[in-house]
Amino acid sequence: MFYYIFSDLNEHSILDNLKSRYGRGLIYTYTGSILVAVNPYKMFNIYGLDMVKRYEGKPLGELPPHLFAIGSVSYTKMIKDNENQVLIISGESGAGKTESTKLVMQYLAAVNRSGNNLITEQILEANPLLESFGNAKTIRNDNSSRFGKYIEVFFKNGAIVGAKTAEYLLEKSRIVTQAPEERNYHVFYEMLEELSDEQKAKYGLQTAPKYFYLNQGGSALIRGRDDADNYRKLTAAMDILNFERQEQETIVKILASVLHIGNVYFKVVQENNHDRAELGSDAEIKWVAHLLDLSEDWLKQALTSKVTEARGDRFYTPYNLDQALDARDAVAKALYCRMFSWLVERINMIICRAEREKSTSLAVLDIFGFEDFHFNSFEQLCINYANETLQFFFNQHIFRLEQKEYSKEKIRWEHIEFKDNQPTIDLVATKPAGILHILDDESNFPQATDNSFLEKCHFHHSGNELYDKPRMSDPEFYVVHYAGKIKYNVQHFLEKNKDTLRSDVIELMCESKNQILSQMFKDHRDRLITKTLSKTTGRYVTVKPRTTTVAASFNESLLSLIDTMSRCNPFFVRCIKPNAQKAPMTFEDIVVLDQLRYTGMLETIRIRKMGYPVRIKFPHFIERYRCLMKGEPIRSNQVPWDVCKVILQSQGPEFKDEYQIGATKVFMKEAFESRLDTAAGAIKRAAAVRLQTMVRTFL
Ligand code: AOV
Ligand code: MG
Repeated sequence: MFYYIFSDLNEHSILDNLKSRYGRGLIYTYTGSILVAVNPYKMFNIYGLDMVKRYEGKPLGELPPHLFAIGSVSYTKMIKDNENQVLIISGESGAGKTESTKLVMQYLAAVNRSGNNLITEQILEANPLLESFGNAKTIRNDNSSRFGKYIEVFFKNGAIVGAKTAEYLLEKSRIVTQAPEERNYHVFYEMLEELSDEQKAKYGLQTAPKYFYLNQGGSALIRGRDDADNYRKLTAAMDILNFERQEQETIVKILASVLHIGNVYFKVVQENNHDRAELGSDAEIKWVAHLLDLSEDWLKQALTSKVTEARGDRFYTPYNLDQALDARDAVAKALYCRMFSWLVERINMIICRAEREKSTSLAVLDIFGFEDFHFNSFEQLCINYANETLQFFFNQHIFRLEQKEYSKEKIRWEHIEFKDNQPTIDLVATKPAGILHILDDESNFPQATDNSFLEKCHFHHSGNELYDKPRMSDPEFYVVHYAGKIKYNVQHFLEKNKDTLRSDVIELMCESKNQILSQMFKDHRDRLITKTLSKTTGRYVTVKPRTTTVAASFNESLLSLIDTMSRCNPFFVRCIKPNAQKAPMTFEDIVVLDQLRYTGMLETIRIRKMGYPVRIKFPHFIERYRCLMKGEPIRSNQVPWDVCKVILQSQGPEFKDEYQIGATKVFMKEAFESRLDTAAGAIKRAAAVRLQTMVRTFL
């Protein structure tokens, strides 16, 4: 039995179809090879080993739609065609991307019976670890990914030999501020819930509400989430991933230090008509210096004054209150972000050991979903731009390339309009006047402010229909994204964009007597410095490149990701969020329809229906269906095009819309291909019977 789910093109019948399936607990639906998954917000018992076995090796459509079917088909294709595969999982925040990613990984691990079990287990265990450190509660999702990840799993002879995770842009601001109802990264709360009183005393730790970095959202608990248990899972994962005692200890010390730093407060002192910030108390500083094995004086200095060096002399300029608070937050962010990247590097070292030559890969992309909050900042612009880029990749694959093939093959084709989002991408990121480029220019210009940045955006884009200015003189601009019009507030844009790890903080941490911590930062520092051969002296000299901005490096990694993915065969999983309340089995028509519309699902279904999915080169087609010419010989003046035509016409004029003959290939609907196969089969069988009869008569 075949499961063609979306056959009628009417918007509402598609919606009704999804809804009635959802009502019956069927959360998966296909459109062509694209899997649509509607989030049930409730676990179904459909991911067990029995299901893995059922779907293993089966072609798409033979069994009811399921994520495992996509896993199975991509795995089979990787082996059969020796081609790298990528599963691109998209959807807005809370739609189910991360859960789907985990299920795909579990599927791969389960079919990998002949492979290395330890590596497979380690690959799976990397997930709870990264989730603790990189996910947090937002108002959209209790377990929202605040970083993007691209996991490549490597196979040799069908068995898993390793994996590699690339991470994208962990949200930094969350480490020091959270919006109402939101939390900092899970790991802090998990640690505070699970550590014993003695352990806590060792790190000077209290409960979550006591920490400024944890209590701003006023929401330390998540219903249905067991923080303590997750901490136990986290430490178990670290054990399996061979994190040494010292390393685990350092991680806890860093986490505790971040919390202590957040509780540092300042007094303002008047000095020569200037405000100067002075530490309000030593207690927190003492803890941090102790935990991180740093000089207390240096730490104090880093928090209260800027150091400049001129001709070998050091000058200290005291900070005012704002500067001191920034410096404090910068230390916390640098510690946490650097630790996060280090964790990923460390995990990769363990799970990516095997040589990867001659291996093929199956990758899964799980990024942060499209977001619209009450207050959208630089992070949301980056997140939404990343989603915009994925939508573009989807369009490219489904519409542009498809229609380009039709036009190349000179197929009669009524162009299907799709919402091309290239103009939004241009507005956000294309040189020279894309918003992120203006931001970069301003970031390199000492006098620039968030407002001068905004002015320039207004100046360049006011005429653009995808851009809007606020009615009042609020510090905001609007961008019309594929998924909706979003208002961004430019406050702190410049600072956030420049906020790569601060060099003074890097230097400070390199001085730590804790080897693991100092190495973490030294590795980072070394990477920033490139060695170049000097033309004049012939010696290597160290050059510190102009520090790149957050936007520039994010854009670069995004483009490189797209480049990697375009060299793989893609499968798309489109996650849909059925309601905004995270409510189980609640399907709200408007919410779903909106997503079907903006993701271009309706056009996708149309192009699939109007299009000709079966394409066969002339020689192969003639070889396969020559018997349909009913013994008529191929004449010498007949070109392959004519021969194909005779074969296709053999089915009668009523099928003329079922196929087209291109320049080098025959294009057909799937149903027509089946018809040809049936007809050819019948003729071949009849011929066999005739032959048998002949043989018998002869005897
Ligand atoms: P996201 O990854 O798409 O959002 P998640 O995968 O974290 O969304 O899903 C959000 C929540 O929906 C999960 O915590 C589950 O409670 C539920 N859920 C999702 N998929 C399933 C499923 N297949 N079965 C049962 N429950 C599910 V974000 O990361 O916020 O963009 O940045
Ligand atoms: Mg996620």
